Amino acid sequence: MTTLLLLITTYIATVSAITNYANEFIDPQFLLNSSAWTAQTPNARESIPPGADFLASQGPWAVTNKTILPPSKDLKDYLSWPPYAWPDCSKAGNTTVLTDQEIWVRCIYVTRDGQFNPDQHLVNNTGAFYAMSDAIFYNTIAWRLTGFSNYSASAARLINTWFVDPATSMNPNLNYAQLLRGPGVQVGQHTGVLDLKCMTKIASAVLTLRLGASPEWTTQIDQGFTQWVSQYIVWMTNSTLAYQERTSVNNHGSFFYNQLASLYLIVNDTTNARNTVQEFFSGLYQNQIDANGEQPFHYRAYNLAAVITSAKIGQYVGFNAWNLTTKQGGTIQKATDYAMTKNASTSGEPGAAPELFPVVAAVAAIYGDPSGKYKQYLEKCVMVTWPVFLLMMIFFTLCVC
Ligand SMILES: *[C@@H]1O[C@H](CO)[C@@H](O)[C@H](O)[C@H]1NC(C)=O
Ligand SMILES: *[C@@H]1O[C@H](CO)[C@@H](O)[C@H](O)[C@H]1NC(C)=O
Ligand SMILES: *[C@@H]1O[C@H](CO)[C@@H](O)[C@H](O)[C@H]1NC(C)=O
Ligand SMILES: *[C@@H]1O[C@H](CO)[C@@H](O)[C@H](O)[C@H]1NC(C)=O
Ligand SMILES: *[C@@H]1O[C@H](CO)[C@@H](O)[C@H](O)[C@H]1NC(C)=O
Ligand SMILES: *[C@@H]1O[C@H](CO)[C@@H](O)[C@H](O)[C@H]1NC(C)=O
Ligand SMILES: *[C@@H]1O[C@H](CO)[C@@H](O)[C@H](O)[C@H]1NC(C)=O
Ligand SMILES: *[C@@H]1O[C@H](CO)[C@@H](O)[C@H](O)[C@H]1NC(C)=O
Ligand SMILES: CC(=O)N[C@H]1CO[C@H](CO)[C@@H](O)[C@@H]1O
Repeated sequence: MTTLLLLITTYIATVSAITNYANEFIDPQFLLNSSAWTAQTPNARESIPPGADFLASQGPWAVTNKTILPPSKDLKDYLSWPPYAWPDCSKAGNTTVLTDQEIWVRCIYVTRDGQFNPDQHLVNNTGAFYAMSDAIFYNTIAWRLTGFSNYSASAARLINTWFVDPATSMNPNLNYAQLLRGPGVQVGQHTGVLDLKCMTKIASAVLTLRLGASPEWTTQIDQGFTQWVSQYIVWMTNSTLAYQERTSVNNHGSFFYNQLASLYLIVNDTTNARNTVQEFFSGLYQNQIDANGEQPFHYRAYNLAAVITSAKIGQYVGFNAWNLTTKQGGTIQKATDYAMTKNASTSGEPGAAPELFPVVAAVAAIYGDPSGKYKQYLEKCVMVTWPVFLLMMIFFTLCVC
């Protein structure tokens, strides 16, 4: 990996929130190699351990932390509701007397784009999974940075609670993800497979804990988690919902492939991990970037996060996707350069520019930055008003604002 040092002054602010970074995969050998990155990333070294502490203090998370039963009546089934779905009860009788449970099965649910239905907090398996995967990822890196075994213990405990402990472990399926409520419906949608896209972060962490021989990553947890992943791979490769997601031409398909590839990495099936990445780049990817770098959807940065994570996994398993061109001659770099020209205020994509920072950092690392344009773009990173200031930055592999 090209190392190209950018010096940007960062604030280390009180750690009070952390931005969920859409997708990430970091080669465990890179994380375990001090000379490869730690000397060049003082900000990351200072900010990751407190970030990891903050995240760890929020857990542990479990799929059973919800008050609503899925249609299977099994709390261990993952459940999520589409965030913008609202009940239209005009044909469901006198709504002032309907209970919540009656509303969920009698009223028709309609999408009000961008309007978040606050009843999400009743079934926050999605938010829990995001927070948990960040906590696992950063606690593993904090272990690597500090050598303190409480961080690796924390990562191991979080995985144990969500996936292994028989009292709380999630059933290895997403049959009720993004469940549609309403009369006679109550089924999951394929779009719900995206809920577990951050499996790529968990894969990075688990490979690092294994390779770094963390004593807290016990044989029992390793075997339990590997078994869980093997079962989930069967769901991911056999269920109708997973098949629909795999064949979605947009970001859903992109994220499906790197989730599946990271599952194969966890079960040490490098051949299938490589085949999965290759299938993406020779399939869906071919129609995702045109000669100018434009993509056929407005969430450019989000899709690029998936494509870049797949390319990073590819690099790890010996498949170089960085220079692959699409049918129309697009590349990852062209798509990034194009997205950088878009005005975040007018693209209809709130926060588009900050979402692009990690993408730009990854692209600069891979392709180099002779003109300094990526550095210039990333300098905006520290000026963005996020809930907190810049928390951490490992340039070119990890950039969290
Ligand atoms: C660690 O990183 C350094 C600097 O990039 C590199 O020269 C060395 O080969 C790496 N070591 C391993 C074991 O990958
Ligand atoms: C780990 O231990 C260090 C040193 O005692 C402490 O500063 C840190 O808050 C602990 N973090 C976690 C996640 O337990
Ligand atoms: C979620 O479940 C875990 C495991 O049972 C438990 O330790 C944790 O306290 C729960 N969290 C909340 C917020 O209820
Ligand atoms: C709906 O139920 C409320 C509460 O029982 C009642 O006051 C109201 O009259 C009912 N409205 C209709 C249209 O039946
Ligand atoms: C869901 O959980 C996440 C992580 O703990 C939290 O940040 C978020 O506010 C929660 N969302 C809702 C709607 O409760
Ligand atoms: C992973 O598989 C390779 C062979 O493909 C094997 O040499 C290695 O020992 C395996 N590692 C683990 C942790 O099972
Ligand atoms: C991409 O292709 C160029 C030109 O052949 C080459 O110099 C560069 O190393 C390649 N980049 C990667 C990441 O493979
Ligand atoms: C981006 O668009 C906003 C809203 O139209 C406008 O106010 C702003 O000047 C534009 N910024 C740039 C850099 O073009
Ligand atoms: C019936 C069916 O599609 N079976 C497939 C389930 O997934 C495995 C891979 O995990 C395939 O080998 C089977 O063919």
